[in-house]
Formats: sequence, C-alpha cells, structure tokens
Amino acid sequence: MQTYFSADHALHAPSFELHGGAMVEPFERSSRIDSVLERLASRGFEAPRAPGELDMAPVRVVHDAGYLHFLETAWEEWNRAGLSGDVIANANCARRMPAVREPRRIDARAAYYALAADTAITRTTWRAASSSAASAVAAARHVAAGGGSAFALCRPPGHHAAIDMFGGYCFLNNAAIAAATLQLAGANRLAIIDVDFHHGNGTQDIFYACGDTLTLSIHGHPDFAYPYFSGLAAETGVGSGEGANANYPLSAGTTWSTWSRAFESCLQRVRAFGPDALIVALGVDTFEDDPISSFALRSSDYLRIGEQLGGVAVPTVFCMEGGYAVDSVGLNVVNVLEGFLSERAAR
Ligand code: Q9C
Ligand code: ZN
Repeated sequence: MQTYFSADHALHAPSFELHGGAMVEPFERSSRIDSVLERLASRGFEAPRAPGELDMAPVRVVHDAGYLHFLETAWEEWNRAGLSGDVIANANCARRMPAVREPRRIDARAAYYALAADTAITRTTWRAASSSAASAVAAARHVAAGGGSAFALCRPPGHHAAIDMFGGYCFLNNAAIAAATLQLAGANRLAIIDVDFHHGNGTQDIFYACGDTLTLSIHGHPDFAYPYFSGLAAETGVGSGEGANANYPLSAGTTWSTWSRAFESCLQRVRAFGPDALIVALGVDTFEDDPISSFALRSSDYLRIGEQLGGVAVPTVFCMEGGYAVDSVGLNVVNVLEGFLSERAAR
C-alpha cells in the first residue's frame, strides 16, 4: 500500500500542552510519526511519497473561508499584537453568548475559532497542517485513479477540526478533505469510519446535513471522554443528512468483544449504504496502553480491524488520526494496514 507523508509535520511542535491544570510535554508529538515510519519500513511497505503543495480546492469545500484565513495568519497577527507565546485561546463562546460575528482582535478571534485550549498554533503550524492535508489529498487521488487503497500518514491529525473550529490537536479535517477530493474526482457516495478513541466531532459537523456522506464514529462516551459535548447515539444528522451519521459511544475499559460489535454494526451500515469509496479515520488511541484514553484494545486486535475493513471491498483511504503510546503506535497502525492487505489479497 502506498503511503503519502510529508516531513513538514515536524514544523508543528508546540512547547507544551495544558493538561490537568499543568503544562506538560504535548502528547501529540512528532515521534509518533517516527514510530509509524519505522514500522512501515521494517514490514516492507513501499517507501512513503511526499505529497506536492496542498491544493486548496477540496480544503475550501470543507472549511469556512474566514477560518482558513485565521489559521494561515493567526501566529503573525498574534506576534504583531505583542503577544509573546503561541496562539492559545483563553476564552470560548459558551452558553447564551451569541457568536454573531468574527471579532477583530486576534486573541478574540482565537477564542472564536477554538473549541478547546488544548491546541496551540505556532509560527509554522500552518505549514505542518497544510502538509498533513496534502497527504490526505494525495492518498485520495491515488485511490480515485484506481489505486485501490492508500495511507495518508497525517500529522497533525484532523477529525476534531470542524467547519470553522480547531482543537483536539486538529486544524484541517484531513479525512473530510480526502472525501472532498474524491467527490471532486467524481465519486458520489462516500463513507467515513472513525475508529479513533475520541468522537470525530469535526467530521460529524462537516457532513451533518449531507446525505451523500455516511459518517460513523466509535468512541469513548461523552460522559467521560473528550470532546465531552458531542458523540451521543441520538446525533443522527439533519435535513437530507438525517440518518447519515451514526455514533457508537462506549464505556471506559471497552475491550475487543464490545468494540468489535460496534465495528461490525458500522461495517453493515457501510455495506447497506453502498459507497463509491471508504475513508478510515485511523486513530489507535483505543490501545490499552494509550496515555490519554481508556479503551483496552490489544495490538493483535488491529489486525482484525484491518481484515474486516479489507472485506468491505471498496476503494479505501486511511488517514492517520490519534494514538499516543509512541512505542506502539507504529505496530498498531501497521497491523491495521497489514490486516487490510491480507484480506484484500485473499479475495
Ligand atoms: N490535555 C486526537 O486523538 N485532550 N485528539 C485534551 C487536555 C485532547 C485527541 C485534554 C484529546 C484530543 C486526534
Ligand atoms: Zn483520539
């Protein structure tokens, strides 16, 4: 399977993350990617290809124009305003505060566009985020051109990024941008399965009113899991998107026996929907040793995930999402890809 990957991911390296009231080393760090690259090489995968410059056309389909302008220019403006650190929101639009217009001050705009204070924008974050999205576009084009499957080794991740919000370590919604790329190349119906531990709130937001794109997410229940305010089973879509979103919120401590039942239900929905292509938001923070999550999948379970995805028999784009147990991220991700390829080869 062809991997697309940009070394520019390393340009996103904030110096700390606010976690439990303390400043800690960011969980979303560049060594996560090294772990995947090493494992891909040692398991004989094709050498990753660098994507070209990001084509903004599919990005503009997914995200709000004002939001994109903010992401590109936020750090420069923050710096010009005399603010000394990186861009971090210290306010948000909360209950009964009508966010009727984009504010002018850069600190207010950060508050307007942030969904949480867990995600900093540094001087070079835009370059990293756009290179990550470029990998998703390249992988989607590979599949659109008949490649069968491709892996976008995206960093920073994407699935928390909504139409006009960043947070949860995400800026551009890579999986949604892959979907838009496939649609611009002529695909009509798409399915996105999000297996990251966290609810794919951004992807849900982007396609919530869209009946052509089936969005499915298996995740920790918002009672205990980030992003806390979305991901219930009652969220099923609106308007012509009604019925094209499904959430599977599961309990802390979930192991394969429960997780795999939810996954089987997702796969049945995908088959019934009959998409032209499938996009997998591939987070492996469901792993038992993940430092910020609380499911309990084992490394061998990821082989099964891949095999079952391979059984769907539609062109498939994998986009890397979360997974913070750095030593095991590579093994778990590559297990999914190997399971997928072995099932595809058997057909
Ligand atoms: N440190 C993804 O897995 N946690 N994002 C914030 C404060 C945010 C995870 C808690 C978790 C986001 C792509
Ligand atoms: Zn996650």
